[in-house]
Amino acid sequence: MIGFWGDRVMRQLPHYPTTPLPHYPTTPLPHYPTTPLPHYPTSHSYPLLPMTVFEGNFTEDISSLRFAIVIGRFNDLVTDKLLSGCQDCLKRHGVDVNPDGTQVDYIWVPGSFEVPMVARQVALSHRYDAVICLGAIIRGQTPHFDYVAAEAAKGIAAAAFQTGVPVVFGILTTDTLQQALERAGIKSNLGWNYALSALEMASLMRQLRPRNEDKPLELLENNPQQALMEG
Ligand code: INI
Repeated sequence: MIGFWGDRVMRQLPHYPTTPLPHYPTTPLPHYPTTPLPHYPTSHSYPLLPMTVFEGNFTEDISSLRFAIVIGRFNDLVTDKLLSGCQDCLKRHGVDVNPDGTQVDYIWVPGSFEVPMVARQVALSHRYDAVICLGAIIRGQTPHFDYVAAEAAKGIAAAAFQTGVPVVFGILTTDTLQQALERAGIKSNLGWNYALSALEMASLMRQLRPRNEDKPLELLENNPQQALMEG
């Protein structure tokens, strides 16, 4: 290998055109203004405010929280047990789970497919700090499982997103009844975990709620300026 020029001479390759490229205009670009930008304060000009960590807790204000629990009746051998785990957790954190009380409402629906629609409806009422969805979808011999599971998951996420109310995804999806029962009390009871998520999210969302929501509606309507200032 003797390089490009050597190669060309030795093998008498045709002479490649060396015509210069057409002359592209070299006119300078228009002059952009170089006026200095106004002086923006740099970060250290701002007062140093402490940042905040928000986290849900399991102790404060428990008696003022309200929950709705939406339960699918399909596979109620499992969903009944999930509900017991859920109630146990709420009760041991100080929530009155009595259906005749003021803190928890229970809504039964035919199956997991119906859960999201009802969850959204109750969340829209803004009477609850969190909605807990319970269901059990067990894989059978047909693709039905996939349709019901997909709609339940999408629908529950949409209900939370559209309403701004935490909606807990407490729908078990398992291959067998045995696996479902193991998660509903035989080994552990995920109903407990779902209730814990609801407690945490309810508390967190209260902290993140715009402070104006605490203002009496009258003040907001009659004197929004003052309501904002009082923040
Ligand atoms: N509903 C469930 O909650 N779990 C299931 O496993 C299930 N399967 O497999 O069919 C199920 N189907 C019923 C469905 O949720 C609706 O109630 C029904 O399709 C009527 O709309």
